[in-house]
Amino acid sequence: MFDGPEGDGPGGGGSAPGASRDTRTTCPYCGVGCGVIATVTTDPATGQDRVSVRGDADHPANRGRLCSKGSALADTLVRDVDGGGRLLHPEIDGHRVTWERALAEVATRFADTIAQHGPDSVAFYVSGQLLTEDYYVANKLMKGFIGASNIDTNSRLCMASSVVGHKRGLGADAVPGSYADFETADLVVLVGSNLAWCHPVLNQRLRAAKAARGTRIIVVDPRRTDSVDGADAHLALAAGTDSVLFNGLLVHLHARGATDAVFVGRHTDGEEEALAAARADAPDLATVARRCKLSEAEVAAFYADFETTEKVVTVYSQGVNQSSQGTDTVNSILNVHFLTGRIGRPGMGPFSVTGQPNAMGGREVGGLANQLAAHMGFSAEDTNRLARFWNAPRVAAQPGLKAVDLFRAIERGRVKAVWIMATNPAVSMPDAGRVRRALALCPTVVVSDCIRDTDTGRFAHIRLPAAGWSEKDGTVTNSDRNISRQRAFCAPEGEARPDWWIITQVARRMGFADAFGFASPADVFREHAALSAFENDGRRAFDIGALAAVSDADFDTLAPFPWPWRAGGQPQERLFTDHRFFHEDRRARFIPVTTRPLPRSLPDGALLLNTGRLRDQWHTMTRTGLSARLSAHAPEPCLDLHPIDAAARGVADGGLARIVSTAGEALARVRVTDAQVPGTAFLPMHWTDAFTGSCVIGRLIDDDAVDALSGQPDLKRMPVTVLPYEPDWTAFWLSRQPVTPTHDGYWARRAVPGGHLIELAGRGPVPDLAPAGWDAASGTAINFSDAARGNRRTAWLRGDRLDACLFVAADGRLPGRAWLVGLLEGDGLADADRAALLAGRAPGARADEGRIVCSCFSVGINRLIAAIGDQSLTSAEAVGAALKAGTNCGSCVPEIKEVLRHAVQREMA
Ligand SMILES: Nc1nc2c(c(=O)[nH]1)N[C@H]1C(S)=C(S)[C@@H](COP(=O)(O)OP(=O)(O)OC[C@H]3O[C@@H](n4cnc5c(=O)[nH]c(N)nc54)[C@H](O)[C@@H]3O)O[C@H]1N2
Ligand SMILES: Nc1nc2c(c(=O)[nH]1)N[C@H]1C(S)=C(S)[C@@H](COP(=O)(O)OP(=O)(O)OC[C@H]3O[C@@H](n4cnc5c(=O)[nH]c(N)nc54)[C@H](O)[C@@H]3O)O[C@H]1N2
Ligand code: SF4
Ligand SMILES: [Mo]
Repeated sequence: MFDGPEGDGPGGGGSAPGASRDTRTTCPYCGVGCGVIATVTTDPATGQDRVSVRGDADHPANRGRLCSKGSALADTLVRDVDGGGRLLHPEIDGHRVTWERALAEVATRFADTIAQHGPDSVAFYVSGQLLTEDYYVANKLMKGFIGASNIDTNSRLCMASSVVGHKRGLGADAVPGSYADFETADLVVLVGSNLAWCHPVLNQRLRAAKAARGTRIIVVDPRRTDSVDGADAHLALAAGTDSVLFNGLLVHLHARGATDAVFVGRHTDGEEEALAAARADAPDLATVARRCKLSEAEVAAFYADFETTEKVVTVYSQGVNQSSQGTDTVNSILNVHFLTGRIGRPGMGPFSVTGQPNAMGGREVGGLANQLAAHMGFSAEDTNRLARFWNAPRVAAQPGLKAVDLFRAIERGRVKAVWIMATNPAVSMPDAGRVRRALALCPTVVVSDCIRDTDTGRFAHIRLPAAGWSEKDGTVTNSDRNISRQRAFCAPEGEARPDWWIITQVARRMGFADAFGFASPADVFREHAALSAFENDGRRAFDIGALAAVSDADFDTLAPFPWPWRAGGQPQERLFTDHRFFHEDRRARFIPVTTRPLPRSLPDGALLLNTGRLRDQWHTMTRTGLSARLSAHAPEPCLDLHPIDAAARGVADGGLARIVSTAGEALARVRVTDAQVPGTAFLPMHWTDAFTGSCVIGRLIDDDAVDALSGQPDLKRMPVTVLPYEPDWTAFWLSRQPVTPTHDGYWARRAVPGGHLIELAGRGPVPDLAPAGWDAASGTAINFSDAARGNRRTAWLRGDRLDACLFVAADGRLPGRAWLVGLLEGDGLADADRAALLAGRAPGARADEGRIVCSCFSVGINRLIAAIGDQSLTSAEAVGAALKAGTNCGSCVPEIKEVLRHAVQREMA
């Protein structure tokens, strides 16, 4: 399809005006992997394409459902026209160059570095957001032809502990069950998983099962999240004590005779050692309760439920994985499923829910530095097999550097050229300050991204414009091993090209043309499928040999299927039904687990900082941050604190706080909430330098606490000190075009309909903001200033349209933003609006919506509270009937219930 830099793009154009085309593809956000149907309609008048997206009723992951992010997919297509700052052309040192020039430059710099310093002096840092075909060629180039293993992926920060846990327990990195198990289980335990926000469609399926058949849900999380809504129990355990809880459960199950002796005897090894370690760690209920900071009654109730319920699914995610004992915690969960024989059967099993859309695909092609392609390792047998299959002269013989060590090696100058694809490590890595220093020192930094201005892209010598979702073709693997097609339905913006093509072109220019002759994603997929089956004989779990010779046409129409799909066989929805595992002797392994103390000491007065996700943002916001709808739910970075901790530190709800750790500092808005346990705080991971003044959470977290087995850093348990931040002034700036404040203080930018809104605060002089390139000929600036009070308001008008406005107050009292935001969208200002402009509110205007709770119908917290009070609404259903809120994707229903709960409390007070 893309034969050279001048090749035509897929999709786009071609259809008659007014006609619409449907394309089946897969959502690019979370690992649920929902099928979507994208409809492109060409406007007959303008010839412009309009895209709408709906759930695919035929996709096994979602059967038509979508969450708030999936519903807003059409808003996060990154087109240049929407001010998203799309990277449109290759650049060297900030200057536009041709593809030919850029590809040659990357190839030459990598080849020269290798020639001078050896293959270990170069590295790729890639991502679970690449498609399998992109990932496959990147891994093949590094491990097969450059001959080193310095390719690691952001999955190191995400799933590495599960990978090792699976390998130790099951003998292969394979999730045993399928999503259908959520619907047939009688008990679902969510451990360190905020399913309601992070895997919302799976949560919808679970909630539907609960409504239909009374599935019990138990949440194990130090925080009260939306996943707790309607759950049967919430164990708010002390951070990092999950393995105590599960060791105690192992002891309990054994003592109560819940062992499946036949299964354990025939199909497992290591029960005694695991039990001995568990007994030492968690001998009795009292010890578990004390160490986990839970009551004995709640632990006992959980244990009893687990013991007496056969069909149990234990779901786990980052609360487990992102820990310096993540791997052991994973195995403590697998152990209880082995003891009870609850694996490989419907409605039961341990279930690692993966984060990124292709976290699993990356593991299948060997994207981690410590594995080879197709679930192979570094044994002589495996490297030899790979060398023969690839006809590769120097397959890497040993594992390479894992992410944290990789960036440290760059800092020390041992790695001198790095190519970063589809990830933003200057934000998402622990010790992001160190990562930035390392990138600043590195002689060659290549970044492939769709977006021009990312925090990582700022360090790039060479920027390569990648085609994004909607523009690229290939496959992804979701959490339950389903392989689905992503299909292009738009032409790439500018000169963007798919990642597989970019990598292949560089490989050819490095002298490996024969091995990188791929002409399409289908070509790559066929080779990947053939390798998975090559000398496999049922010994490697991952095998999709049935598709080794799939035709281009069949690849195009390939329906989602779960792997393995061996040649001559059927796709396999459930693994281990025959109780044969992937260790040499086909037995599963119990692993003895001993809980260690938290890796970092907590000084007096410090809080334990937990970090994670928000409902409507995706990671570093490069795409979801473009959507006004998605940005309205959590407009600013908020530090969640328990009322006791907030009071003790003199910080108030809605005020600002300075957060200081041994690694760095941040400023954030404070939200006081009893969802936190005293002594803990929570910050979302999403904000970047592109969106705030100083709230990159990765800068606060050191990179010292790393799981020794998996290399996964602990991102959830960092000691921090919280102090009030008292600004001299607060302000907001609203404009059509984005501006970037440079003052030393707080700011946070978000998308609003028609432009950008920035909240600011600081000490000392107020920054001199004005629309870019504004001069007297541009239009009129109108001012109001009350110097005595330190208040100032300016509006910039081009003709009768509002271009920008700045409101500054010394006493923190600023008008609501909603009415002004509305003026950006309109055609021009009416006289009354213009007169009211600097008051910030139209006479008689409706009250501000406030923060948006329901993003599908844009229902804000203020309207919600007013309607609940005025119409005496008492249920989420009644709110839905009155305001429509919560009636589309349902992601906000738990929050609506929380608002109702508070309303009732106020009523009773
Ligand atoms: N909206 C949204 N959804 C996403 C993403 C996104 O960016 N935005 N990202 C995707 C990706 S890549 C991933 S990996 C997944 C992550 O999905 P999740 O793992 O569900 O998300 P997190 O918010 O990182 O963390 C989950 C929970 O772990 C809890 N936790 C912290 N410490 C502990 C502990 O010691 N024990 C226990 N039991 N719990 C603890 C936190 O309080 C948090 O509620 O989400 C995916 N889905
Ligand atoms: N404090 C803290 N830190 C965390 C976590 C946490 O819970 N707490 N979670 C960790 C986890 S689980 C994860 S997965 C990471 C995620 O962290 P990152 O991977 O760094 O975050 P993203 O914003 O998803 O970065 C993806 C980048 O790829 C670009 N992109 C999108 N599509 C394409 C494409 O097709 N090709 C190319 N070349 N580029 C593309 C996007 O514009 C964006 O810049 O963060 C980790 N960091
Ligand atoms: S649940 Fe995940 S895959 Fe499904 S629509 Fe939402 S973000 Fe996309
Ligand atoms: Mo992740």
